[in-house]
Amino acid sequence: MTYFSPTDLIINPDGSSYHLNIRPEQLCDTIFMVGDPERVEKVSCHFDRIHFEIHRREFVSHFGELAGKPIGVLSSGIGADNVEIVMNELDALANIDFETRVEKSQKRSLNLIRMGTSGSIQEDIPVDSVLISEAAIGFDNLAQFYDFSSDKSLPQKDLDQFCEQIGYPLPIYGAKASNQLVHLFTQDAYFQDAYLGTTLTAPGFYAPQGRTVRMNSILPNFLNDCSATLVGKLKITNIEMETSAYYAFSGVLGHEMISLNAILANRKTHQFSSNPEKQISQLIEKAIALFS
Ligand code: R1P
Ligand code: URA
Repeated sequence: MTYFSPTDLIINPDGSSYHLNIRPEQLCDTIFMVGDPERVEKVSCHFDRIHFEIHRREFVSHFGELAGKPIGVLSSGIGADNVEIVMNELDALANIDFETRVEKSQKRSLNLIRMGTSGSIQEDIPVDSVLISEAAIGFDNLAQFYDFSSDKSLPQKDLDQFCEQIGYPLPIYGAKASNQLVHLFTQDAYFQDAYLGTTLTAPGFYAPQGRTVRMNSILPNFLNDCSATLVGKLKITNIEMETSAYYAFSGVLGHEMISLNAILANRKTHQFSSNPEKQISQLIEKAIALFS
């Protein structure tokens, strides 16, 4: 059995994981994931009870109870690099014995539900709609360090061909959502109206999402190329900054993950939501209703 050293798996003196500050006994199986730390209380206010509130850097978590079952919410901050920390530490809390520092023989699978914001890159996916990411393509650099192959990965030949077609010089990766969570959400009356799509996860908000504010992108056609070029049979529908990492780690580590997006911008029509707070609050409320 592999032993994880105190510098590989750092455990704080109180027995909690290094960045998330969560102790193994505090972890629950169903956790809502948000980017903005201030969104955490907008989720936990729907819980019946809150047992723990933990705050370190951008990682804020509330754990409690909903309809008699343990439930949690955790913020990651912005970006796939933060998701790398979140997924490694959540999985360690679930699947490594913090006393002996060895992997548990019985594996635990978490249900993780991202409720985030995103921009549409297709004209017919309007502002203020909801989009469920069936798959995500990662332009962040995590695939340069991790082997993300799993039964959830998208075929590498489709990804390579896509890069060749749009003239993108670096390797990208792709992975799919949890089938069972997509099934759960698409059975629900509210989410039946949601778009299903393939999400591009960008390593930034401006040039990596085709935005120009004073500094020009060296890939001026990036957004148009991405919206017009298929990845295998998949059409890229929207753009944000975390989903690919969530899907790739979940695929390899055996967790169930879904990313729900409140579409705030339409990059083709140049429209932005007139009430972003209302859109994300409604998404939160409707997603939590499925667990209450
Ligand atoms: C950028 O404004 C942030 O918004 C989106 C992006 O993924 C990025 O994190 O998601 P959240 O609203 O969940 O933070
Ligand atoms: N979040 C993003 O990352 N991009 C958008 O366009 C809107 C929200």
